[in-house]
Amino acid sequence: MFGASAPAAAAPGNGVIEYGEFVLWEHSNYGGALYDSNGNLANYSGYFFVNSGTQLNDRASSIANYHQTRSLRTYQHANYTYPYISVLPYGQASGNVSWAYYSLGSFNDNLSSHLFF
Ligand SMILES: [Ca+2]
Ligand SMILES: [Ca+2]
Repeated sequence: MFGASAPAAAAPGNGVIEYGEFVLWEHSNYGGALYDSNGNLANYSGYFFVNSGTQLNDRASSIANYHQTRSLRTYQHANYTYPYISVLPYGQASGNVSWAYYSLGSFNDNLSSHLFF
């Protein structure tokens, strides 16, 4: 796994993993290009992995939450529409729910929005 930088001024979409961010990777096992987001995103359409020509929508294959206190859900459809994957705060895991997923099963190349709680 990757470490995170101090949250001095977390900047989304800069390709640097910082605390407070939800990170999506193009490939499983946190591989390929990534997109780092520090807020809710209702529709991945129109976004691209950082320094990549690959669209973010329906392309993520692994994910991790670097927010230390907030959980989130990432959804198969835009506008926070079910089904979703539950993601715990940074470093936490409980049963099948974790802060990071190295592969996404049926959600692979299907995620389209995410919402922090
Ligand atoms: Ca960042
Ligand atoms: Ca992918």
